[in-house]
Amino acid sequence: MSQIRIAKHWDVDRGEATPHAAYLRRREFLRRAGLAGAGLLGLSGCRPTTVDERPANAEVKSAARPVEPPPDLSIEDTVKPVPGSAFHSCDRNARYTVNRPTTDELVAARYNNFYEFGTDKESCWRQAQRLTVRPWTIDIGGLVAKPMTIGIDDLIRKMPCEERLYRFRCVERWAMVVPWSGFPFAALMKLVEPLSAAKFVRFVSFLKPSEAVGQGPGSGWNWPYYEGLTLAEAANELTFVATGLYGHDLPKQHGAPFRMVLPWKYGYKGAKSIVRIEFTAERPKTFWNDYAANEYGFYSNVNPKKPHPRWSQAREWMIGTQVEHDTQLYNGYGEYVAAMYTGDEH
Ligand SMILES: Nc1nc2c(c(=O)[nH]1)N[C@H]1C(S)=C(S)[C@@H](COP(=O)(O)O)O[C@H]1N2
Ligand SMILES: [Mo]
Repeated sequence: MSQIRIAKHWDVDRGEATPHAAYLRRREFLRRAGLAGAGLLGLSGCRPTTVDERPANAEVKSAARPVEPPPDLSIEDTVKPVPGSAFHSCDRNARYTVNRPTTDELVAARYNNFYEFGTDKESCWRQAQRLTVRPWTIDIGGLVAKPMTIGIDDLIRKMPCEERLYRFRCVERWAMVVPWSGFPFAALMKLVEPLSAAKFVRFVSFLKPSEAVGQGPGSGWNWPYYEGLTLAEAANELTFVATGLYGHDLPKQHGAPFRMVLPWKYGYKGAKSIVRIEFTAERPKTFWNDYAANEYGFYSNVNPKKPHPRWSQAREWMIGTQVEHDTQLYNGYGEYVAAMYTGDEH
């Protein structure tokens, strides 16, 4: 979907803060110049495409453009419990505290990045309501002793449950503080038993162009979204699977029914609406790194001293209140994660 992003007041105030928008504009330029096909062919030729990443290529070609969700859908409608879900609210883990106010639930619910549903934050939350989140199956495999294909509600019933208030920092410089519910990724690792040859974990989001307007024909993105972590990062105590937010089911626009949360990394490292998890020996490719390696590294740890090539990362601002803060190394989580790094990671 080629779409020119209309600059909102906060973009003007805060400069060029949208990493992805510049690429979209470039693509729009190429399209107008009649070069889009050549450009896209070049991109998709950059890396091998594996079978499980593009299981439904045929669907990409034939999908009709999704119908707009009802315009009268309210934001409150999107943050309700999901009928039949095994999710239940659970106690807050007091180990993780944040010395900033919690972001308003409805502010977070309408300020999302979820490119499968478009690039405009005003319409993304609405488009995301088209995603069918039940039934939802997650395939966990690769280098593990006990691979499994499991329905989301069976998985929720098997796993422990806790709530964690975490900071969250997008590479675009906006930040929030939200209470995720779910379980440590380490609990899921225990379930599938990674083999000693496993050194990385790869995450793959859904591919459903019939529901996701941004995955439609000619989108130019290499869907589905894919991300990765080292095994040590995956096993870190902060690494969290969110199945809920603000005490109820994870809203669709936040990546229902299963998304990763990595509070010391830029937001894009946490893939949403995951359908496949694979333990690998090789470092996995990642969606944004394949798109622009100099702008989006594999590690992407929050670091005020490492500017994005197009803007400084020294400061950040809270969605809702617009209050600004100095960015903290590892987003303030150094005590948990610094030992995994030399500091030179990109
Ligand atoms: N599948 C998928 N996961 C994704 C993205 C996306 O476009 N698709 N965007 C990422 C980015 S850039 C951010 S900042 C966070 C946003 O999470 P939120 O909308 O719940 O705040 O999701 C990340 N995970
Ligand atoms: Mo982001």
